[in-house]
Amino acid sequence: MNVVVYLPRFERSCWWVKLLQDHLPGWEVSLMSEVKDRAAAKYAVVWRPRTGDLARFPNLEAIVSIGAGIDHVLDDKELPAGVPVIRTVGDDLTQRMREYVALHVLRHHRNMPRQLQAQAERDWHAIVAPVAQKRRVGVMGLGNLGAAAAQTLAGLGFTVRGWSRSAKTLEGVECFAGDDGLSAFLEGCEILVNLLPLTKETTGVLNGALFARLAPGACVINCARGPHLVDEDLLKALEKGQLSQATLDVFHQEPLPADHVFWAHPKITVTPHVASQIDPETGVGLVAARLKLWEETGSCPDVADVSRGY
Ligand code: NDP
Ligand code: OXD
Repeated sequence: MNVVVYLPRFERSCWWVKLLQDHLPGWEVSLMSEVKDRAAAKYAVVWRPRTGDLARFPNLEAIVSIGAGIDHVLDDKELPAGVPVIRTVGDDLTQRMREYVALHVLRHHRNMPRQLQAQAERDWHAIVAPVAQKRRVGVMGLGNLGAAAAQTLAGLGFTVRGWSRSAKTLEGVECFAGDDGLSAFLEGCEILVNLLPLTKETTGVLNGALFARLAPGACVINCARGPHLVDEDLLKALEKGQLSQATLDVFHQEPLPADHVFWAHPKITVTPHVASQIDPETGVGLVAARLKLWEETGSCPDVADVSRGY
């Protein structure tokens, strides 16, 4: 079986080729750039492929996204039609996202940025936060990651609500759905976590109009995709005090350019797309398992719905 691998960073591609080979004895795994017989390639394992890369392989049976999102694959304007795109999901990814969301929600809940500023000023500034039950937290997206994050927050005692496309029932979480449910979901929300996939419908969803519907001084945590956020609207909302803080893990351009205003903004915490960065060993294991399953059965539970965009 022939597998081709492409990641934007050459050394990471080499590393994936080597580890996939170890996990798939008897398979032929190569760098996309070094494949001799393109017609023999049956599977492509990719992160952010360039437009036209995948179309050069006429007999692909499946494309595996190294990651839960598939937007970076669908960005390819010449993506071969009809080839299934498989997402990489697993307990490791979900656990990491639970940790990230809990960390940053608690940090905003307990006013840590303000508390650290007080420490820097040697100011004994005791900020008393409400108990978690009185803090209204909203999670946008109730899929693998959003549902787990929402339930983790509910487990910590927060008053949690969630928003998805189709209606859901989740223990401990008040659920809202669709465009009709958005206003009620946002109303009074003090900490907002974005875990939506990036699609036509969700691009720019974190914008000035949405911020205006949150509780005054709300905090926003974006750990899904950079283009969900309208950067200028965030800056304006922070300046006006409509929002008090933001945590951003994802950006329009990654790595975030060194001169970007977000880096040094006093009300923004930047993390470098690590909210749920899979540890590479686990990632290779998950991808290899999906390839084997596809080879044995011709299917896999994590095939994304390309027409829906996630
Ligand atoms: P899923 O596909 O499992 O879930 C997506 C959720 O979003 C579903 O609940 C879906 O609703 C909802 N949704 C989709 N479109 C809309 C819409 N138009 N309106 C309302 N709700 C909508 O995704 P995951 O939970 O696995 O991952 C979410 C995203 O997180 C990924 O796409 C990726 O961008 C990002 N991510 C970021 C990482 C990081 O390290 N920063 C790591 C991993 C992922 P429904 O349930 O009705 O279908
Ligand atoms: C993903 C990511 O989509 O790492 O898994 O962002």
